[in-house]
Amino acid sequence: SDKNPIKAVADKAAAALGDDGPAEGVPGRPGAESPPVHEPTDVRGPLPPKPDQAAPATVSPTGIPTEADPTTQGQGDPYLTTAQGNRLYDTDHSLKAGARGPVLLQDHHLREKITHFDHERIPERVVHARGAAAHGIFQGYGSAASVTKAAFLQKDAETPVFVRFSTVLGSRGSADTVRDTRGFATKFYTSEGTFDLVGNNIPVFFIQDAVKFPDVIHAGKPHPDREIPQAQSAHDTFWDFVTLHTEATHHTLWNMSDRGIPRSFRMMEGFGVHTFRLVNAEGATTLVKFHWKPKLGVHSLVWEEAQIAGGVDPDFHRRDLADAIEAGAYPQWELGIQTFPDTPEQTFEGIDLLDPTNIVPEELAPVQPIGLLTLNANPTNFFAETEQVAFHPGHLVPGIDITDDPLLAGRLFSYLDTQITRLGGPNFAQIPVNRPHAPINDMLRDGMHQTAVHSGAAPYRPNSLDGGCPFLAGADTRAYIEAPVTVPQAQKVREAPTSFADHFSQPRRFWRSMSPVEREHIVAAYTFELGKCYEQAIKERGLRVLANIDPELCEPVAAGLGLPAPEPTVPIETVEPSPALSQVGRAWPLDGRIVGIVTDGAGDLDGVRVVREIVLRGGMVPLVIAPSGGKLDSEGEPITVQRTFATARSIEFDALLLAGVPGPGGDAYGARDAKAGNGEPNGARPTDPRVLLMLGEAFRHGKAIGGWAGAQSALEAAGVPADAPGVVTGETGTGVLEEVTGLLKNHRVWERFAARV
Ligand code: HDE
Repeated sequence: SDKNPIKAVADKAAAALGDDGPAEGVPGRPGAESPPVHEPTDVRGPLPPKPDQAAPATVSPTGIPTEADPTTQGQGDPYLTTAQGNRLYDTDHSLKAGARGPVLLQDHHLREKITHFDHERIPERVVHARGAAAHGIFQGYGSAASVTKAAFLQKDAETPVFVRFSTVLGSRGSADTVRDTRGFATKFYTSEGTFDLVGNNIPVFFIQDAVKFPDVIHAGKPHPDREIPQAQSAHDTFWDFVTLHTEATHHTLWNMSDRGIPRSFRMMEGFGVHTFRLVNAEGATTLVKFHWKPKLGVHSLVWEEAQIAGGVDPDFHRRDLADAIEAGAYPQWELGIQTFPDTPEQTFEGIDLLDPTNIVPEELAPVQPIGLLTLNANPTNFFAETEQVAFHPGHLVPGIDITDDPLLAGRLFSYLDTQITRLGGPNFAQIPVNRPHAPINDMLRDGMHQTAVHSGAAPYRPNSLDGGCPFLAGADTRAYIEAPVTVPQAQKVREAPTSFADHFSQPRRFWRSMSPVEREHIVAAYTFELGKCYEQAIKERGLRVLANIDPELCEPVAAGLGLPAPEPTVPIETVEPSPALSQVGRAWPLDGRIVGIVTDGAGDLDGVRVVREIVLRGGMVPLVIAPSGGKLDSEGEPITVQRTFATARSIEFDALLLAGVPGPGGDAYGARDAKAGNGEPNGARPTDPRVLLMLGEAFRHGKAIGGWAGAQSALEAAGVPADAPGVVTGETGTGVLEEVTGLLKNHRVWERFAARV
């Protein structure tokens, strides 16, 4: 290390300081003998950003390319430097007058490092603070060409995208699996400018007018006195609001359904919620609702699973998304539209299209696929990308326009406004993740965090100094031109149209479209949430709302709360169910599904090897669970243990397999250090209680469970009947696996729940 340039510099610096010699054994001290200064042994350049994560190239208003230069991206030099590019010889010790002396104010590195750290945080989003994101690509099918001229929706157009999923209520550090709506926001970096589709996984919203948004959020957020509960709707203020504003009934019902606790971001639908207006090349307009349809189907957690995950893996959804992408199981969604004629009434089959508490059943207006979204790269840096991305429903492109939904109007104001506080000024569009991929030529100038170097003398129009530039575009040069919609003459009023007054028939349709098991979950959710309210009046008001949806929903919840079920106050009219709303009853692809394989050194390791291989080939992820970490050795390739009995918990696995235990009877999967039992393979060891817990939970949560050759005794010990639905036992791992994956296609063994009803 004598030849090491850094050590030489460090020693020199130490000498210059008149350092009176190193304290023994203080690592990294200049001049310290042992251990040596921490230094890079191999000087190498920083990792380049992945190709599709590089900042998009943009052009400044003056034509100067502002494409991100690697030297401004951080990590542009193999040596540690200050923000000003001075190479550093030590970052672990403040500059002091002697090793035991006072720290010197002149230590510019200390001051810079601490000052920067002091300012590392920005305000979290006021809603949707907790999120995870990914990069991807969107391919237009061209099927929307007749209704929109948007370039990115034309056939074979490929557009880079960035998608951020989120919960609504929780803080940035809250748990992923809480019962809540999920955000599904997509930034399309199109050739005509950026288009943001800022949607949710629930197709309706709590309120019909943006002016109530601060109120509904104040009600849902933790109580202002104690700041509890975090990321929950099961508290008085939430239920106070949603029962006083009955327009919230539909959204609340979706929240109380399985949609409120998704299994994965990859298994959620997304919705634009509002009705939008598309414009085609001829100027003809069509009203549409946007839908994202996940290729893997729509699946949810069960409540107990969600609660366990909140404790044992608060990053459950974030991890799932990143792991799937890293494993190459790229999540995909089709973008679809429901189309409606743009009539003056803006209704379809009697449904008001401007009321964001309404859906239009897919059976009445089918969702027509118009493109494919594939998420194929994880962000390189959470803060730079996921935290700083700024969505805005007003980021529109030619061919996509808005309607007069009063909820959308407020959003068009709010998103730009909030970024100014959150991102510290009006220049957030210059942050790499927010930079359009289309050329920029604005006349916006100066402001906090201005990074463009604008040249030219005349940022106004018209001008006679900068050659009259920039020029104005027209329809033929892809200008964004608002659809020339006629606004009827009317008086200014603060009121909602009378058509916004029916708050119960749409929720009733949702409730009546659910399968028995989904209804059971909804009843349980309301019973839990209203049960967590302290105010009797709120519980009673909650029941009155439920009675108006359907007495069949109200009665069991009332029974659970120990209160009388009130009579409905509106006529309970029949509504046609929409089977498309139910999540149960179809088979789906298994990409990225997690299969846990419980085994121990005494098990059928050959069987485990084969099963792992088949699971992998099926695009799923096998995770081997054994009493302790390391490798399981026997004849053949050693098997890596991915989870131990201490680290595994049922919620991580979509299905559980118990590897066979060859030889005569006795319980398997014992802890190696189990005191009881003789410790011999296949001897009478008690099954480890953590395995029993895993099996019990997987069984209660309706997961497929399989075991082969001798695994039966562990199932029995866990109280899992071998003849229960979705419990597969057999002689070989391959046979069992085949049946288990067949079951997994339905997501859960639904009969197991039905058996409990
Ligand atoms: Fe938002 N919403 N919202 N919202 N919203 C925000 O913008 C707002 C609404 C949605 O991943 C904020 O950048 C108002 C509906 C998503 O960065 C804020 C109203 C839908 C995200 C805001 C609504 C959404 C936000 C907070 C009532 C589904 C996260 C931080 C009119 C269609 C985007 C931010 C991301 C974020 C305002 C209602 C979706 C304050 C005023 C309806 C997915 O601007």
